[in-house]
Amino acid sequence: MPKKIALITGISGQDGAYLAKFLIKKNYQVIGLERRSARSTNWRLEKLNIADKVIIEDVDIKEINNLIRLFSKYKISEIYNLAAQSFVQSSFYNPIETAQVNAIGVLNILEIIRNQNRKIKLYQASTSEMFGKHDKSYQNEKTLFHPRSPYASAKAFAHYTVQNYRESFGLHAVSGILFNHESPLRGEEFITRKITLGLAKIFLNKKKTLKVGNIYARRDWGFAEDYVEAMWMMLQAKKPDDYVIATGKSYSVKQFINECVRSLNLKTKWVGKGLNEKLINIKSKKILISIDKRFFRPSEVDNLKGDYSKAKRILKWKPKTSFSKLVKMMIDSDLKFVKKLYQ
Ligand code: NAP
Ligand code: F7E
Repeated sequence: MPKKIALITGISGQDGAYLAKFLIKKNYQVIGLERRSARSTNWRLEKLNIADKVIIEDVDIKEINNLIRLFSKYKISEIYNLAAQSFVQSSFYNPIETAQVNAIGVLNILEIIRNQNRKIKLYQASTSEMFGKHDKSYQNEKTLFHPRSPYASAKAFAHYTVQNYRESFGLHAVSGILFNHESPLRGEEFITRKITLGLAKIFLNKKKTLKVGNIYARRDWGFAEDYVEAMWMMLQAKKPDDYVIATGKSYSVKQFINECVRSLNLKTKWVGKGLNEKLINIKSKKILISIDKRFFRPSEVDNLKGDYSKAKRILKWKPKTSFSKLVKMMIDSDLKFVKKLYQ
């Protein structure tokens, strides 16, 4: 039997790489879309030893004509639309580019499916950021959206458009409302990786102090490799529907830092308040972490904690990796990475 073909937009990103690895194991032929760039963006695929097992096509999802050509070239069964300007902070400074990729990009794909082949299944990468300013202790599929950034507004447009095409044209199109998920392959600008990489450098005497923003924001952090499995499960379900994927536990950025410090066996204490709050190494008296208002956002999402009971009930999905295991995995990986960097 010929292999099923899966198309992954955003294959060079964290989730794209893990999903490609997962689908290859499931015997799919994976086609990955990448924007042309002067630098190599394949480091994640190389790290997972799958760079030679995927076909890469040079397509920007803003360009509908290139997408149309691609859909004529391959007999695609499943599309995973992961391409996005995914950094919330940056969306405040690049709102139009963010909307073009995160909102219109998916509309381009939906239009092609609607016109060319309605049997193609679509997974859309929705996000817990859409809940934004909410008043619920847990957020689930029924919680109202209140986006707090151009990133979240664009993703909400995409989410509702996928729902509308499902209802209007009978497409098998679903959105996974994924809460934050991290890994050693996370981009260095996101807070978890910024902390693990920064503290690994400090621990190995390659950096003095790490500057961060709002350490009281709380997130529900899971492991990316657990979450890409849920994307595939959603597309295999009989009935197309949207699902929250989360761990059901929430920690502050400060708690994430404390867990890293524990993992590194450092003796530290927090001193000061507000912008003057600092993490000090008790032995050396050095400042390890300080606060910098440049990293605060014009409007913040204070607290996220997901209720994934629908995914557990219908898809039989649940998270496998604990918070402390995730932190340890990221710290250990960055210690190795930094040692190699300065060899
Ligand atoms: P990521 O590491 O930032 O990857 C994003 C990918 O999108 C990269 O491969 C990037 O390519 C690509 N891309 C950006 N603009 C593009 C364009 N115009 N055309 C084609 N490709 C483009 O993000 P991630 O963490 O893997 O997240 C995957 C998806 O899930 C994103 O849609 C994100 O918004 C969503 N999401 C993520 C989380 C999370 O916690 N990670 C949670 C909920 C939802 P370049 O390499 O060229 O930049
Ligand atoms: O911020 C706070 C920041 O940039 C988390 C994306 O994958 O998950 C991600 O979006 C929190 C925020 O992720 C710094 O203010 C403090 O409250 O790691 P982040 P995010 O904004 O939650 C969602 C689900 C997505 O969909 C997105 O694509 O940490 N924070 N100090 C900081 N954040 C950063 N980046 N840098 C700081 O120095």
